[in-house]
Parts: sequence; C-alpha cells; structure tokens
Amino acid sequence: MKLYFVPFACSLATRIAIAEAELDADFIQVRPGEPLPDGRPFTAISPMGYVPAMETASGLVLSEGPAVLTYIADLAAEGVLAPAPYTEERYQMMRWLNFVSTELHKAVFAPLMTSKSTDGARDWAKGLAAKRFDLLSAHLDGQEYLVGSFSVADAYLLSVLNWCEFAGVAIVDWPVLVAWRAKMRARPSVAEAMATEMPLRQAA
Ligand SMILES: N[C@@H](CCC(=O)N[C@@H](CS)C(=O)NCC(=O)O)C(=O)O
Repeated sequence: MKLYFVPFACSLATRIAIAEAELDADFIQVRPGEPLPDGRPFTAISPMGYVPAMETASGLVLSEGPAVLTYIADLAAEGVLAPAPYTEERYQMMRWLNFVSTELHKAVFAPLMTSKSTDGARDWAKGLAAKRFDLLSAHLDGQEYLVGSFSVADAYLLSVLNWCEFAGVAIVDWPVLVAWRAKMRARPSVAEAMATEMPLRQAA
C-alpha cells in the first residue's frame, strides 16, 4: 500500500495509524507542483490534489482523510484503530472524523493556513474556533480519547491541533486540549510519526 503525504499535513494521521497498527506502507512525499516520483501527476491519485491519498497493490485508489483512515483502521486488528463495525462507538468515531474534517480542518484551519486567504476569511475562521474548541474541551474533560479507546479520530484530531500555533488559534485558552495534545504527542506512535516528518517539513 502506498500512502501519499505532505509532512505535518493532515496525512500525519495516516502515518500514526500505520505505526499504531504495525502495518507496512510505503509513504510517498507529495511536493506541490511537482510530479510524483513515478512521473504521474498527483491528481491522477487524488483529483483535488489533496493528501492523504492511498493506492493498494490491487488497484484501490482512495482519497479523503476519513475514508483513508477508516480503510487503514479496518486493516488493523479489531479495536486497535476503531471500534468494531455496527457498534454505537463505531458511529461515534465516524461522527468525530467528520467533525474534525468539516468543523475544524476545513472551517477553522484551512482559511488560516493558506496565503490565498483574506483578512475577512481569517477573522471568520478564528471566530468559529471557540464554539468548536469548547465542545471538544467539554467532551475530552476527564476522557482519554474521543471514543472509548484510541482510534483514527484521535490521530486526525491530534494532527489538526498540531497546527494551532502556526495558524494563530489560541489553544492555550483551552487547558484540557493543551493537556490532551501533550499526552497524545507522548504516545509512541505519534512521537515516532512526528519525529519522522519533522526533518522532512524543515527541508520542504
Ligand atoms: N477533503 C480532504 C481535504 C484534505 C486536505 O485539505 N489536505 C490538505 C493538507 S492538510 C492538502 O492536501 N492541501 C493541498 C492543497 O490545498 O492544495 C480530506 O478530508 O482529506
């Protein structure tokens, strides 16, 4: 399986998931504006040009983070990266994957992390952060993970919360989230994934 990534982008969650489940994958770094190492344009894999994206030896090509993360979770041993299918917790995990994707990643962080944004778009996005961080903070207060045990939703949330300082979102105002992020960063799979991608980000 090939996993396409940009260092410290949301695709970090896929690296965490692969490490957590002790699966094998080839990670292919996507360099904006450049073809892939095999000469294809990245849009041949991911039509929007977004990471994460993946490709299996049997020909499955998949993009969109929640779908890629759920696929990886289903390759892992049951309970390692996701609650069992058809359980209530499984749907709660899907709820959080969608929340992180739409309410945090795209609504709050995307406009704050592109040079193409306007001041108005940035103000609007920052204004959205408080309600979403309040909700997360209340949910994670006294709870280790978004759902029961560690899941790909935690990996995705951690990857997005990593951007707070760069994006100018004041996570310090939510001590529960600061503590949760610190604890997640100390998790071996997360520490390993971040240590792998940090020099790649610095060199990019
Ligand atoms: N809807 C996509 C969005 C993924 C996305 O925004 N990825 C960012 C990195 S975190 C990206 O590849 N951006 C490149 C670009 O905007 O051209 C998903 O959920 O996977």
